[in-house]
Amino acid sequence: MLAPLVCRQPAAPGGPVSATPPAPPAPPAPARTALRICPLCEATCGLTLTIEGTRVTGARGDRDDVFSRGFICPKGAAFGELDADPDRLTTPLVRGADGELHEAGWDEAFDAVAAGLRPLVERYGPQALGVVLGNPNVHTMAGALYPPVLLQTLRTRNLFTASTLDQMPKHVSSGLLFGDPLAIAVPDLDRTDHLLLLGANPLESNGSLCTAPDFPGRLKALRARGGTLVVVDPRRTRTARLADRHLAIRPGTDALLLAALAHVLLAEKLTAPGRLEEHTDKLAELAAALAPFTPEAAAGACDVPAEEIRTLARQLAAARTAAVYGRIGSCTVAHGTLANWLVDVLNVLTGNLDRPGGVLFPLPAAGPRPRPAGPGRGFALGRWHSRVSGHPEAKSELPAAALAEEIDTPGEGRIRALVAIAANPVLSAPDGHRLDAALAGLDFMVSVDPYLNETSRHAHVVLPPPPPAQSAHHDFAFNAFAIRNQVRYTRPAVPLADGLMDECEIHARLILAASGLHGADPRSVDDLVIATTLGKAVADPASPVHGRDPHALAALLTGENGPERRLDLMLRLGPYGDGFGTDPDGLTLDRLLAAPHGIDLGPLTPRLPGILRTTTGRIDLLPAPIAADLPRLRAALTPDPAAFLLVGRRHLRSNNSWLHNVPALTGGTNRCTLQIHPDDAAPLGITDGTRVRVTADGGSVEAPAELTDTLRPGVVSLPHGWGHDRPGTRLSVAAADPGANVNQLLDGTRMDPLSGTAVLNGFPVTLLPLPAAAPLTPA
Ligand SMILES: Nc1nc2c(c(=O)[nH]1)N[C@H]1C(S)=C(S)[C@@H](COP(=O)(O)OP(=O)(O)OC[C@H]3O[C@@H](n4cnc5c(=O)[nH]c(N)nc54)[C@H](O)[C@@H]3O)O[C@H]1N2
Ligand SMILES: Nc1nc2c(c(=O)[nH]1)N[C@H]1C(S)=C(S)[C@@H](COP(=O)(O)OP(=O)(O)OC[C@H]3O[C@@H](n4cnc5c(=O)[nH]c(N)nc54)[C@H](O)[C@@H]3O)O[C@H]1N2
Ligand code: SF4
Ligand SMILES: [Mo]
Repeated sequence: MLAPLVCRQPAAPGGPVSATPPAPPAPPAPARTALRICPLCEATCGLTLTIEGTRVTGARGDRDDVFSRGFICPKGAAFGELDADPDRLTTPLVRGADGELHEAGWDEAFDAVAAGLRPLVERYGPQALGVVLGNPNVHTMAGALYPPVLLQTLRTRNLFTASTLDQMPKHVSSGLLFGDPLAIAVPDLDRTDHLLLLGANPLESNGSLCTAPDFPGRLKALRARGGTLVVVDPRRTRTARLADRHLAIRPGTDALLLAALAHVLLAEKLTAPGRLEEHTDKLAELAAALAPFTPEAAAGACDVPAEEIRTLARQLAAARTAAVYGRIGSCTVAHGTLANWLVDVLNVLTGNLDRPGGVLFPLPAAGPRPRPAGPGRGFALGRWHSRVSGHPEAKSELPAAALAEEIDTPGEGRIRALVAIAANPVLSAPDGHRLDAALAGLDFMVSVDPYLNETSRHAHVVLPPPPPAQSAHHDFAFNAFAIRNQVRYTRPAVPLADGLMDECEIHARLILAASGLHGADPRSVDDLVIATTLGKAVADPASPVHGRDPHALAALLTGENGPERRLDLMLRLGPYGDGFGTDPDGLTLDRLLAAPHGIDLGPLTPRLPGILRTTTGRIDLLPAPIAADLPRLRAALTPDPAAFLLVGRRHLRSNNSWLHNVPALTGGTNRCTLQIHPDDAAPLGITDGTRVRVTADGGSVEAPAELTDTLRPGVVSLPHGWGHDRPGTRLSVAAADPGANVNQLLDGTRMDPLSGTAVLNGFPVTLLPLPAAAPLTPA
């Protein structure tokens, strides 16, 4: 167990504590404002921060932001409090000979990383090193720019990310259908006439794989313009309450519902793929494969009447334009890949893929230029397998649910050292107890994390990034999923505090320390990437810089530092870029800096067939791995009259595992309760507040009951990201109301086999009400 950290004086803002007598208090610095794109969810709202001295004292929506137009939610409004959280680490921590973590300088910390990692890699080879990348990597520039370089240098196949607790089924489905796992079509929210939304609750989450500031307002606008919103969710969520129709489906059965919808379209000749037909293979084979999934066959398992399924399909077909969109509730389930495949099958069959009002592929400014149509390299699954359970890789990743066994199972190839960046898998992945113990047994672990939490407490070195106000921001990830093409960049709103290091530099130094180049200039990492990218570009006949001198091009890049030069490079080579002078009106970093509220690049436009990278250059409507998984779906037609099924939920003022430490965002309805329908609670003698022991294959947790008729009977709900009751963390607010870790109910074996995504929704649990006096067992 870790001893608490040595207490210390908080660093004085702006500089180290001086030994001379304190000067008379300076007059308060006049307040100023600065812009910052919010990194707290996928909506990427523009914020206007109020800054006094170096402190953020307020945050409001930036009304001039080209995309978010002033929208803000309570999390964004709490930006200042989050930024100033006194529990944030302000120096690196290094584990000393006494086994405890001590504050250290940066040089000492990176020395310790090099000394910890290199001998293990040299002795046991690259596979002895595991890399875990958590969700906030998609919300930082560092997380976009450096992990690919880290992985390339390390050459380990032991990569685990939050994607296999989230959207990997979508990547796999897109990879198989379109040949590119990143080709994800997003619903054209502002223009569609009909939105069929499954397993998503944007009124709490603000949307996912569909970046849309003010998602709630856009749904209301859809209704107001006469459009139709259908929500499929076992809970009557705030989103469902906005809908024209809400289907309280049995958890885990969306793939059956979607297959039945496709079946109706095919059987009743309601398909109208239009121009997609010439780009699509295997339409006829699809009909045969879906033949068993009649509405009558699916109705029982889904608990949705067959007639309702038919009506839904007919309405979808009849809509002038329509978009089918599925998220977490369609991904983290047993048939996640099939459900996501069927989402796009429906979009193809109705002709809505790649058309305005349907679902469209964004064209982000810092992404690659569109390529001419033609065959691509295709997408393969299972190019290697995990060591212990033989799980196939998907998109070069192994299932996060298999991380613990890859560490704690002896044998050659065992993971002995871990690099964890912005990841808290002890809470976010199945079976935290096992992972907790596995991490404690590692030879070496380094965490890049601002908090000492359930996962980072095991690290030998913790490298803390600065608070968000001190970091620059551009959304490399989310612009690729945004419902409008636009580009924004914000420089740090306040200068980097003394003693802190920019997260980009942390990543660059980490790469050098892990790859045997410890001590080299961190700028060399950016220079290398720039040289490599330009080297490829000048050799590519399709590039606007084909044939030019890469050194001369590199000298043209602007920007104050490596990450800015890399952003400039990507923008200039990107679809709207100046091509280093080829298009003098094109985008550059300088042009972007001159537009502090961003540049609107217009609505999404059709991108087929150029976006297709399958080996045929066409959409493969029935890819072989999908066809091979259909018998498993067929078996699910026979409903399992299981006990209770558990589903998750999100709260607007929470964010996965790490926002429970901000007082403004805690309390009220944001609690870790077991929601249960009153009709289910009554026979068990459960009333509001009754403590209930919930048990499933991975173990038991306890939580107070909250009776609500928003759940369909037979379904209970616990949120994730709770369970802040482990010793050795520094999360004083979160620890006061720790909640229970729902993922302790899972042992990691329930998985969508094609994508390796953990089943986090729709698994069976049993419930036991506890007498009022029974002591709570720690979760
Ligand atoms: N049961 C259940 N489990 C789930 C889910 C569910 O719906 N149900 N959802 C899953 C999903 S969708 C996801 S994405 C995962 C998320 O789970 P994780 O990937 O573990 O991500 P988070 O919990 O968001 O945060 C991880 C860490 O990032 C750190 N962090 C915050 N900001 C920064 C930063 O700027 N830089 C760095 N380096 N670190 C930072 C935080 O302190 C925290 O320790 O959880 C999954 N787990
Ligand atoms: N406030 C807040 N915002 C967040 C996050 C957060 O933790 N808090 N996390 C961020 C992250 S990492 C992500 S990935 C996104 C996720 O964004 P969303 O996908 O919108 O996530 P949820 O709000 O969890 O909504 C999932 C819904 O699926 C339902 N569901 C569960 N099982 C099933 C099922 O079998 N079928 C169907 N049809 N529905 C089912 C649940 O009841 C729930 O309402 O949110 C992001 N935004
Ligand atoms: S909706 Fe998301 S991006 Fe916008 S303010 Fe809230 S947390 Fe930030
Ligand atoms: Mo996520």
